[in-house]
Amino acid sequence: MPDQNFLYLNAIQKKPVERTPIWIMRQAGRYLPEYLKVRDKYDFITVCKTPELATEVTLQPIRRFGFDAAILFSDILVIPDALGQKLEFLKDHGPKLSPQILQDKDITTLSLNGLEEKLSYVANAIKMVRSELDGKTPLIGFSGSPFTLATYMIEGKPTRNFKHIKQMLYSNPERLTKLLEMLTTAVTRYLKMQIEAGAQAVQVFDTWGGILPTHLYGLFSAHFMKQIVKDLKPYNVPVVLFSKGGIDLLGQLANSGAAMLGVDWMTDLAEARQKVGHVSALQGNLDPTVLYGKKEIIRQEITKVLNVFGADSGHVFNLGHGILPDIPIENVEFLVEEVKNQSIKLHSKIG
Ligand code: 1CP
Repeated sequence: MPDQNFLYLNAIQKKPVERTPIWIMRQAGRYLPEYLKVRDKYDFITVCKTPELATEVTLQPIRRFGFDAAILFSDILVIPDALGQKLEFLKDHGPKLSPQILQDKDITTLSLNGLEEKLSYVANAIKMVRSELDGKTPLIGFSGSPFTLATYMIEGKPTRNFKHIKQMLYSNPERLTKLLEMLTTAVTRYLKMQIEAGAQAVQVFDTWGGILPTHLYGLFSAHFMKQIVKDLKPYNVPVVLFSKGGIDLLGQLANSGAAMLGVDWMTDLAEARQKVGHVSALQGNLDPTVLYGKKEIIRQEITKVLNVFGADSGHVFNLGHGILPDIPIENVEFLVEEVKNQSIKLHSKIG
C-alpha cells in the first residue's frame, strides 16, 4: 500500500496540513439513528462479532459526517471475553464480566492461548473496513489499557468507587501486577493483530488510569502502556494513548514514545501543548457536553480549541471523551463543518 496523504496521519507526524483533521471518540454509536436501527435487530455483542455488521456500523459516521478517520466498531471488553471471562451487556446496565477476578485462582482461569484466533472476527472486520474505505479514510484500531481492562475484570461491572481494584492494589499489589502483566501481553498481541490486518494507527483507551493517585499512575498504568508502545515500535504505526485524568498524567506519558496523546476536556490544551506538545502530537479536547449547547457557544468553544495550535500541525481535533448518546445529530454536523471551515482559514492565513 503506498503512503497515503491522510490529514489524520500527517497531523500526528506534525507534517504540514491544510486544515486540522477531526474524528470523535465513540463516533459510531447510539446517537446515530442508523446505528440504533442495526441494534434493533442485533444485540451489541453480535454486532461486534459479525464483521459485516461491525463494518457497516464503522462506516456509518464516515458516510454521514465525513470524519477524517474511521475507528473500528468494537469494544475494549472483547479482550476479557477472549481470555475466558464471561461477557454480557445487560440492557440499561452496561457490561457485565463474570466471575470477577479477585483471587489468584481467578487469574489462573484466564488464558492467552489462541487469543488471535478467538479475536479473528476483529481482524476480519478490519480487512473488510479497509477494503470499503478504499484508501479514502484511514482506519484506527484500538484497545483498552491494561489498567482500564483490569478495572472491569476485577469489578465485574461499571463502578463509581473502584472498591475491588483498589482493595487489590493496596492489599495485594503483586496480584494486580500479575493480572496487568498478562493484560499487557494480550493488548500487545491484539494490537499487532489489528496492525497486521490493516489498522493504520492504534489508540489505547486508558479511561480509568486517572482514578489512581498520581504517584501510583506510573507504576500501575503508564508503565504497562509504555511497554506496549515499545513492543509495537517495529510496526511503524502511530500509537495514541488516551488517559483521562489531567496534566500530571500527561507529563508521565511524555517519555512513552507515543506518537500522539489524547487530552481530556478538563485539561487546559495550551498547558498540555506546552508540557508535552514538543514530544507528541495532541488530540482533543472539546468538552463533549458543549454539543448540547447553542450554536454560537459551540462555535466559540471550537475556536478556543483550534487557536491553541493555530496554523501549526501536531493537533487532531476530537472531544475530550466519548460523544454522549443523546447529542442532537445536527450539532455534530455543525461541529464537523465548523472545525473544517475555521481550521482551513487558520491554516491559510498564516501558512
Ligand atoms: O449499543 C449499545 O447499547 C452499546 C453501547 C456501546 C457502544 C456503542 C458500548 C458498550 N460500547 C460501544 C462501542 C465502543 N466502545 C467503541 C466504538 C468505536 C467508536 O465509535 O468510538 C469504543 C472505542 C469503545 C471503547 C470503550 N468501551 C471504552 C473506552 C472508551 C471510553 O469511552 O472511555 C470503555 C470504557 C468501554 C466499556 C463500555 N462498553 C459499553 C459501555 C456502555 C461501556 C462503558 C461502561 C461504563 O460506564 O463503565
